[in-house]
Amino acid sequence: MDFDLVITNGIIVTASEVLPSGLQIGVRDGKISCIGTNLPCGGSTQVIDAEGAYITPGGVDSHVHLAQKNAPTGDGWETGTRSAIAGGTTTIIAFASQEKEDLSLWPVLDEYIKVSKDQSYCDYGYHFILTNPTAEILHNEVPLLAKDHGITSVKLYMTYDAMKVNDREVLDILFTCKALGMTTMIHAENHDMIAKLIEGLERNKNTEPYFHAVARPRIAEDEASYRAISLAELADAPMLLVHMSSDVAVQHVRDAQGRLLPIHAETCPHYLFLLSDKLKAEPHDHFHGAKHVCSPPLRHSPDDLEGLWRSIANGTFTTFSSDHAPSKYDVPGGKRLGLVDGIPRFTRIPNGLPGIETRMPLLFGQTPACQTPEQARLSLPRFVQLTATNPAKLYGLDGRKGSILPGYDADLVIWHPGDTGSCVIKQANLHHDMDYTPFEGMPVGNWPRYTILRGQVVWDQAKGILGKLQYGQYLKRGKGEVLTGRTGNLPRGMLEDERKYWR
Ligand code: DUC
Ligand code: ZN
Ligand code: ZN
Ligand code: ZN
Repeated sequence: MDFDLVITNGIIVTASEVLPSGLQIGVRDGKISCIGTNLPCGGSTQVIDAEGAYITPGGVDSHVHLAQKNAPTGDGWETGTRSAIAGGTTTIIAFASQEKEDLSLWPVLDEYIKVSKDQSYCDYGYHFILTNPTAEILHNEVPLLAKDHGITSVKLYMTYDAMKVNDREVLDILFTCKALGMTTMIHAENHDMIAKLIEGLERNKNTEPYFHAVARPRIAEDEASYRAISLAELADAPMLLVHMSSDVAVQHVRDAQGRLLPIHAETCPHYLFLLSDKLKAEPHDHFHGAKHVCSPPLRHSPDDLEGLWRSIANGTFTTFSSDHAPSKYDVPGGKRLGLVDGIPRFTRIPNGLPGIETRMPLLFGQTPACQTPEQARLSLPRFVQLTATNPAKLYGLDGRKGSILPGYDADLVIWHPGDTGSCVIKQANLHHDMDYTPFEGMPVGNWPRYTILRGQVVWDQAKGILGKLQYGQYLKRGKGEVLTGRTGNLPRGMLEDERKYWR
């Protein structure tokens, strides 16, 4: 039987190899059927000549916020996933979010499933944000989330009045997730430190967007990260610290990994490319800094960026996600969120930046595909690990997503051959429903020429979006893999004998 699609003349990159040129990918029924040479092409076979370009797995963006209630001017499913495929991402994992008063997860999940059904250009799954982990939810509902819905990861917040869980609740969730083979993601910032600083800033009328970065210093992320890791160590549970912004906190991850604890970490494009000067007023717009308010905040010094880039290269980070969590700068009706009677109030500015479409090109631009070997920040296989293979494995999609191997979905990005050099990020070219990009004017070395999802070309840079809105499928995920360290460690300072008394 003929292949449906054969891709020739590309250089395939996997999480471990840059394969020799000349290999072809044969696709049948949406799956990679084989990788070889001289693949037969029949009359019905579509042939794509990659013209010597790199071919990487379709991106898996495991941290995306779409249509969440707490972001009324945020991006929706249609526009957010359209933006994903235009930037080389073929799978996203978004969030369904419990609010404190929700005493059952089922109505919440129903609502999220309803808004995303038939509204996605890419394949997608959900994590669940837990803000009120009652015994009923932990004992009876979370197991069914995993079993019936394939939702095998939860996210917790250690900060924000409306979301935060206390240390005891973090532990309860970690023990539950450990028993179910689920992954716990955690937003680690010390809530009380931040609250104290905000109080002083407001008392002194320091409420411009820039003071958002002052209110959330590195020490708040550092302390909470260490505490989160300690709680995971006691529970002997895998954990991922999301959106890490500072090397000071990442050092705790590195230390934990050195002790073989299953502690994973994620960072995002904005923490690698942007600094807190972006939060300052501009001559033409005193509120301009609101476009760069995210939590944790952008950090102050180029040393912060360098530290994170080292952890990208040396394997400390497991995943590189967009944390696409945008809100519009200009709101219909002219009222900017965070401007109260014309006065900036940074505490009222929604936290989060757009970035689903620019994630892959920004990082690919730092590989040897676009940089000299001396200047490249990471290898091509490392790019593939961070953007596709690792998130797929960590979140229970291995066997289907994140790798270029027979049997996997034919989710592929074909880049332009050679270093295209002149590509610059412009809001006008993006496909999200946002009115700005924080990366305006930044050069990227390359852009996806084709994005392929289950064997269908869904993005062609020359023709635009070719995918169909209803093509995206819901992914029931399996149990995730521990990608760093292992479980089975004895918590620091505890004797083996002591554990039997309380477990
Ligand atoms: N946490 C996120 O995950 N995204 C945006 C803001 C936040 O606090
Ligand atoms: Zn967060
Ligand atoms: Zn510390
Ligand atoms: Zn987020």
